[in-house]
Amino acid sequence: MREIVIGGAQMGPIQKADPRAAVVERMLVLLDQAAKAGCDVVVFPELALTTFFPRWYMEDDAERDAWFETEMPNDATRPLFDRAREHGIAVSFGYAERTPDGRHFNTQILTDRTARIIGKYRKVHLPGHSEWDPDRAFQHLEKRYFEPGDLGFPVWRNLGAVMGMMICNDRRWPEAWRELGLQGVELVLFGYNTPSVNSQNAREGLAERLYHHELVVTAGAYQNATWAVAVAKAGEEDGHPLMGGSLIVDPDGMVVARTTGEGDELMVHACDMDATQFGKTTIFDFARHRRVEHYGRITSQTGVVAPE
Ligand code: ING
Repeated sequence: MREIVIGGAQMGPIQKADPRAAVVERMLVLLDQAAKAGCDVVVFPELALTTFFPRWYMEDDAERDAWFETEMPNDATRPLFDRAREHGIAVSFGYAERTPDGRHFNTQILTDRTARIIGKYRKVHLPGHSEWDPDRAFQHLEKRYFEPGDLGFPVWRNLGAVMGMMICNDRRWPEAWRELGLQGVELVLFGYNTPSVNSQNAREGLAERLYHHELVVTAGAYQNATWAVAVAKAGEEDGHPLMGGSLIVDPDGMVVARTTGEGDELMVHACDMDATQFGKTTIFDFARHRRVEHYGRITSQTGVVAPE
């Protein structure tokens, strides 16, 4: 029984005007709650330090770069690393990363219990668009502000388990899950900022968005016999609603914990990493069942090639 007590620290809205220091204060409250609950690791949302700025069209590089972190930890986040070290809790959170050579990524990191960063993931699947789109109810400019991740889908041993990360839209792509599954992942950690409505289809509302979210997270966990922790930034940011629906899902694809609101809310579950073994040695024993000789299109072809 390799039990890890996992905390999912959902965060409510962050307004455009909210300073990072105020956001980190909220994260510290959630981290202290997690310590009281006996958590070993706490997962925070995608872009946890700022509002979901890809909803805003910007042309000025300095205005855009103000949303990015150039080092981690830094003055704004050091209190978080210090408190995590005091509690002996590993943390994972997302932020906008600007590298010393000027590249921009939507990034999520993972620390060990001493607040040392042992893992970094850069979002591979960037949804949305790169130019102003007048046909959308609101913009979703991740392709404008971020480059596709260049680190692949790595895993790390941490707290005695094989952990991997993805971010938000990645969860909708089975390839992301399978890349981690083929490395024996036992715990997939990620955050998301998902608008409550579809900017291109007003008929697609909150219920359907929550359904698709639960569908892909439970499927990804089940099909790779792994635990999954999905943590929202939720609530209304400058008039734009983001959905909640944070989840902890077990290796059989069953939801074992979820948040109920759209504010700062900690969900906790004691997860036995050995519970991944049955699936990995029977129905999803990849070595015994997969037939890679028939999967060529999945990595050789990007788009659809349909018959004439
Ligand atoms: N947000 C959304 C997400 O993938 C989206 C964008 C929503 C794409 C619904 C497709 C369908 O959850 C981010 N930040 O990726």
